[in-house]
Amino acid sequence: MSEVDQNTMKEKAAQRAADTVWSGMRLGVGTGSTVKFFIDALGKRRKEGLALGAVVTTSDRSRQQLESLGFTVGELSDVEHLDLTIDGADRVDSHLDGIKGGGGALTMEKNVAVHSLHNTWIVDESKVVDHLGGFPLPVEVLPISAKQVFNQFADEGLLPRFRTTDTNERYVTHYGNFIIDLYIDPLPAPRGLASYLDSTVGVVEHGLFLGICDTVIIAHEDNTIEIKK
Ligand code: ABF
Repeated sequence: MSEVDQNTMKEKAAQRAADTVWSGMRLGVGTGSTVKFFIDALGKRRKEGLALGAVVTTSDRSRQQLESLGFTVGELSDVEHLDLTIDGADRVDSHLDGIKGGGGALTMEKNVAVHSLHNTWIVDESKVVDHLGGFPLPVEVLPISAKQVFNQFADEGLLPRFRTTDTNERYVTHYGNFIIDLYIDPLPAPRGLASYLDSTVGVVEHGLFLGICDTVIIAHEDNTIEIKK
């Protein structure tokens, strides 16, 4: 599939998601190239009169784009909860469990998602899998014990690698932490792995989003849109 085709699919899924947003909603807006299309579509709806109750986002990039289109972006702490969050995903399975955080914003994404009454993911068909895997699982870790946590993951056979930037520096998250990507594939037991990561001291957050999403909008190569709930 060419990048052009993939972008067309992302845009279609994003536009469909924008149609599900209503005035007064407290909306969470995620991160990534698919969400970028979603924000563009949201900007068009704003011009047509859409007036959101609140907007919270999960990255500086999305914040800048939203603000450039005239939206006032608040903080999660300004609201009790969000009504709906729309975000991309790296992989999603038939139970609507997913891997997220390829863009490095997993901690903010998970915090916004769990404080949202509904979560919709927008993806092209290449992200849909039978079993979670096929994409490195990001784990955000505190720098103070990153070395020890890395070694622990290696001992567990999780095939860890520190994420680096294009200039080969260690990647640093919005919160000043590191990301260790786990290359184990497929993930043998996502719930067991999530519990293990949740209980590992030094792990801030991980990219397994289990039981969080309730709707996935999938754009297919044949131009159709599938909605999975
Ligand atoms: C975010 O966007 C991430 O969780 C995920 O890594 C990414 C998907 O990006 P894209 O839409 O560019 O594939 O929501």
